[in-house]
Amino acid sequence: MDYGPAPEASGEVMKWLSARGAFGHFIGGRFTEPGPTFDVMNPATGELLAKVTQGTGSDVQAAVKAARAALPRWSKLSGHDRARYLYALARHIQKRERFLAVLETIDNGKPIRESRDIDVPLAARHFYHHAGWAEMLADEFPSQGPVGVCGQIIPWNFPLLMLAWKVAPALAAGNTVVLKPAEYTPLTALAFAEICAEVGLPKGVVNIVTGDGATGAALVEADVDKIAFTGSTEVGRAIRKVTAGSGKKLTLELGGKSPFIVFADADIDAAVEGVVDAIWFNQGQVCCAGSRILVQERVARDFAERLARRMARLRVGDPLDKSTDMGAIVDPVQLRRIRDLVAQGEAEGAVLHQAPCQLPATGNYFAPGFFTEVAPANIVSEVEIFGPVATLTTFRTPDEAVALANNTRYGLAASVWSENVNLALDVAAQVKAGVVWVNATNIFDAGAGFGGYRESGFGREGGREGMEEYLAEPPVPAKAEPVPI
Ligand code: TXE
Repeated sequence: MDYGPAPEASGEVMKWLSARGAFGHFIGGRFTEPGPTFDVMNPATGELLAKVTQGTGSDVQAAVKAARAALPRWSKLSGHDRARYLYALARHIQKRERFLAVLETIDNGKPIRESRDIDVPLAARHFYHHAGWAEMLADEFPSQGPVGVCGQIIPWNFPLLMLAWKVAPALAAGNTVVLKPAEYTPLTALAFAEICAEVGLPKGVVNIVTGDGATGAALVEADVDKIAFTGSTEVGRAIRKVTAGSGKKLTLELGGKSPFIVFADADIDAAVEGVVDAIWFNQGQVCCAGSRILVQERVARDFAERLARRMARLRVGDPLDKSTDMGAIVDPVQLRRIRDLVAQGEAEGAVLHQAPCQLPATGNYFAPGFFTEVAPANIVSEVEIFGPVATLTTFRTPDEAVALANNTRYGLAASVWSENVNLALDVAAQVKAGVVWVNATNIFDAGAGFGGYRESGFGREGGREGMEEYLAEPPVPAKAEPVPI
């Protein structure tokens, strides 16, 4: 069955974009008049897609005011009533799934197969899941209310999905939100704003302010009760400094350099396929990408050969083509960053293996690759490339694998491949990472908490732990007076 986005979905998206011309913010349930704008480009073609308003400090304040005004009524609705809105949001995302998949793909550059089969369905799934939480909240967390107004800042690698990860639990718990999408990819957030209006979500419960880092910084300093941020470690660190001592609740989901450990007894073909998902999914622009492949020495040569053969078969090109495996890098700035890091890695002695593919003449493309002969001090061993390039190094013993896996300042994810489940689970337990997959990679579920250790940030999104991040601390129980004897 061919259930991919029909070509007319692209026509519908282009019509939608040209009908709007320029976008304002979504504040208090309506779109504002566009102010000074910035350009949003299609990374696969370099074409202009839309003009979007650059949010100022006063735009942010207006949005926070709207969110604050909406808070008392929204937070006092019964869990069931909030759940009905969340179900409606989920259903409307599904209703517009083709439209949203095409919009995401032309805005971000990711293959349509991914936005169609992963980003959009998982976004809907997040709203469904959290509708369930809204229903159960009074039983599960009887003494905890919402945090209040939540400022949410998201990146460009999974624009709609990151929005869902942040907005769904916030609303389920009775919070109101001001969300700032990334400047490269604000379009699905603006389409989501329309969906909020369509389902009749009370005005001010969700507000979207577009803009760049300065807009994000204004949101961090605004009168909000919580900041939830996903993005670079550098910005996460700055946000932590600014919010320190402010009483604002904070969660940070930052970068990673996740190990992908392959033991000699693993199903090697399955592990090679795992690498395809780990580092070439979404052009490697994934916070939990398995970017450090560690292979047991005696199978390393065989593994590298099979990996190179598989890599050569990846289809790189037009993201709207349903047979494309790898699309375009989100922006020329990111492409330059990848190129610079890879060139530096080579200059420091690592050997680059790259797919011999023909890249399109226009657009931000980078061929998939991996490094061998990588010294531990090489820049590509340490720094997140955030592109389709992994490092491949070897180990001899499980202890050495664990030591190498943990030799990073990050701690977001890991994956362990072995047919010996005792070995795999033993190693998994020793790797310091928020998520560890065994014989799998990049599996996400709304019911499981996701988040990191160390410089990958703190706090969890999804599952029970994720709900707790959007609830106020429970009241401290009064101490019983000692009874004099
Ligand atoms: O991230 P930024 P960039 C990593 C990845 C990538 C690098 C740079 O390594 O190559 O970061 O990407 C907003 N106060 N990740 O520069 O700047 C910004 O507008 C408040 C990993 O795009 O962190 C956007 O909405 N907000 C990552 C969001 O932060 C600020 C995903 C992310 O942008 C701000 C993205 C400020 N001072 C990049 N400055 C992941 N964990 O998945 C910027 N922003």
